[in-house]
Amino acid sequence: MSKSTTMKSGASMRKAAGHSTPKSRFGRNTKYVLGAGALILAVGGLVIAAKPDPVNRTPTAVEMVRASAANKSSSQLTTTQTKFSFGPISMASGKVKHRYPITNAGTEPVVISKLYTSCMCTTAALVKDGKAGEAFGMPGHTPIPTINVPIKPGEQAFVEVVFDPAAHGPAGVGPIERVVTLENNGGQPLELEFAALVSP
Ligand SMILES: [Cu+2]
Repeated sequence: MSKSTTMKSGASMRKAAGHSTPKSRFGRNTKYVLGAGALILAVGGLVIAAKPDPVNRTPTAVEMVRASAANKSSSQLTTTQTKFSFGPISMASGKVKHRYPITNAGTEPVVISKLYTSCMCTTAALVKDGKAGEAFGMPGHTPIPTINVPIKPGEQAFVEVVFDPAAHGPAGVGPIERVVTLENNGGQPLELEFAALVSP
């Protein structure tokens, strides 16, 4: 009983010893195989990176870092309408109103800190979840407090602008241009412009 056990273990030891030499040779081959595999992966990665983005492809970590760096230098907060024209309007008809759509096109939340306009004849309010916030005017003319309104990634909100063509009195006729500014932590301030041709 004890003899056969000894013999068995002896045989297995010999078997293991017999395998040791080819195993170490295989070990060296494995290194080459792994090296070649890494090279193929690296080349493959370059080829994939060089290809134009196919639809629905998950962005790589490198691409996401690049996108986030790009967002810091420009802005995460975007609009499909940087310029709007009311066209011909009259003081007699009173105030005119327009809503600009704005979107957080980034992957991080954006906080809108301040909202103000370029002139006392214009006010702007943020409309989020269907609710309009307080309307703000021109710095120096009315207080412009910090509002800190968060916009989630992919979320859309609106900026409602009200222009009073009669605010400047009879001298306020002719073509006008105004700018609404949204200061935010997602990059450069977002500027929304509008124009109108004012008649009495
Ligand atoms: Cu004005």
